[in-house]
Amino acid sequence: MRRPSVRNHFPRILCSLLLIGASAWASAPSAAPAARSTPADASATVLARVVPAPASVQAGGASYVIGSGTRIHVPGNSNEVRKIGDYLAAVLRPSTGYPVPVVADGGDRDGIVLKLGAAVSGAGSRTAAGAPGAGGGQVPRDTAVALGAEGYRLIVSGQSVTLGAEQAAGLFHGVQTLRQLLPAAVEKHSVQSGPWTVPGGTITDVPRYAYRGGMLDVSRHFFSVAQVERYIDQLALYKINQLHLHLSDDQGWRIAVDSWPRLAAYGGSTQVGGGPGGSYSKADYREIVRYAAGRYLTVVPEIDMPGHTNAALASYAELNCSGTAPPLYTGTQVGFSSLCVSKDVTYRFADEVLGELAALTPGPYLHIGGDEAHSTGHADYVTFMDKVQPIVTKYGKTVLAWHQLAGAHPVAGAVAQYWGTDGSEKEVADAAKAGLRLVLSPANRAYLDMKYTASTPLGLDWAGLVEVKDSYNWDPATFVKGAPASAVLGVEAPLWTETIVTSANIDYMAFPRLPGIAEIGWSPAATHQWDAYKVRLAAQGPRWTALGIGYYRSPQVPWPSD
Ligand code: IFG
Repeated sequence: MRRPSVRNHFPRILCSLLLIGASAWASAPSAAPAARSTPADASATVLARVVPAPASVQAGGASYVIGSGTRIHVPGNSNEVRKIGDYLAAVLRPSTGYPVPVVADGGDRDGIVLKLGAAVSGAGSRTAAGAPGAGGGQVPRDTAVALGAEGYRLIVSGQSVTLGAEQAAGLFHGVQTLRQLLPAAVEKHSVQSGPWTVPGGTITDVPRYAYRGGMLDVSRHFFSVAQVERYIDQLALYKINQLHLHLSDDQGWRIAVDSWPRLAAYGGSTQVGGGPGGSYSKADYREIVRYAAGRYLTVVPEIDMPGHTNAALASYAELNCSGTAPPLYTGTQVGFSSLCVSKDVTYRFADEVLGELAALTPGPYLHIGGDEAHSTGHADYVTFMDKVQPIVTKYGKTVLAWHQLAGAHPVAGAVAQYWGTDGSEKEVADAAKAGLRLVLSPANRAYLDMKYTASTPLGLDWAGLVEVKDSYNWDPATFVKGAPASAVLGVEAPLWTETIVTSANIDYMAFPRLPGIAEIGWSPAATHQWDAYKVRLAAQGPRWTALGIGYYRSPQVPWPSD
């Protein structure tokens, strides 16, 4: 499933959620039924099945039917909005068989209208001051919701589907919702029978957290650019906005570094099990960044240090305290490697690697790992982190690291990725109280490489068996005991690949748990309820089948017959 790229020019700002009284599941308005509408209950059912759950949904009014005359209007014709229109058209054309042209004419009263910079307000909307709509191109801000960097409003009537947002990312996320309001067959690449009905109503939506990530470990097993881009398409379906790439580990170094060429050439030449491995050239990495940005995901590159470094140590003898390079490693043990904290060359290595990676990475984060440094003494670990964090900030980036950083001295503005299982780590809570921000990835909830059940053919089970309900039933705001809810930046679903080799393996482990993590990151806490969610999740099954995603049919979910 490949869509044209869309570039993201807009800086990201944290959106503020100013919902006033809008409940997550407002009942259908009491307005008189429209002349031609899908039975209200059918509309309400379709509108109520979106994943992640929107902040506010109001069913009612006439449905819109996509037909041979439907056009996608991009008033103002900004390059970025046109590309989102092209992306939507590329979904609709193959399955409906309709031309669905993208046009920049002023006729934005019918068809599908993508409006940027005009938070399309519902009836009776007013500016924040309460005066009727602001003039002069101001964003007529509805008093109910500030849509911010990623929010959108979707209004469906008999004549049009109007999608409005303050920034392009919001339009893109709104397009993902619109896709889910159409039959699953819309995702197929051959002409299907309609009707292509979008239920009448209004959805106003903003994310709960700014950081909603998916991590792919491309070190244990290497995945091609095309395979990474396929995963990006899947992450984008659920409004995930960060792609964390675990680029280095004991088993493989996966990114070219001009100043240390053996890292990729030799350190990337194998993988778990002894296969050929592989690595990304700088051009490959730039392509991944471009493709991700076109789907409003920011790439977060990780160079794991000081542990998980056998591939680097095997590539350069000088990086080892002993001066001798170990052999390449193709097993699955952890904790046996360490950079040499006492050597100056270690910090030239870190500086040059992170400097080249920073230059390739438009996003704000560089992830420096820091987990399982079992062969690095605690004092040495603190020394290492004291020396390497300033390198990240020197290159204008924000430090992201696994939560063990909390045991060292996190620099101001640093973010720790929590991967524990019970939230009991006092040093993490204490650091959070002192300003360390958190991304929540509890291993027994968010690790997509955990087996579902004992009979799951792929994955590991060191954090326990994680069925779909386990993966959904938790709250990032309270998981780390004693950490202020305000410290939480968001959530991320890591997929470690010791046992994951193909895209089909990724599909099976990511689906159906990934959408649940995405919902935890996007939706209001008030919508978080397993018995309602499992019904919405079930409706995603036919969509995954239409998209060619081979998912685990958990017995916990009432899947429809595809
Ligand atoms: N822990 C290791 C990973 C990986 C994982 C597999 C972290 C932060 C177990 N570190 O998770 O490298 O081996 O589930």
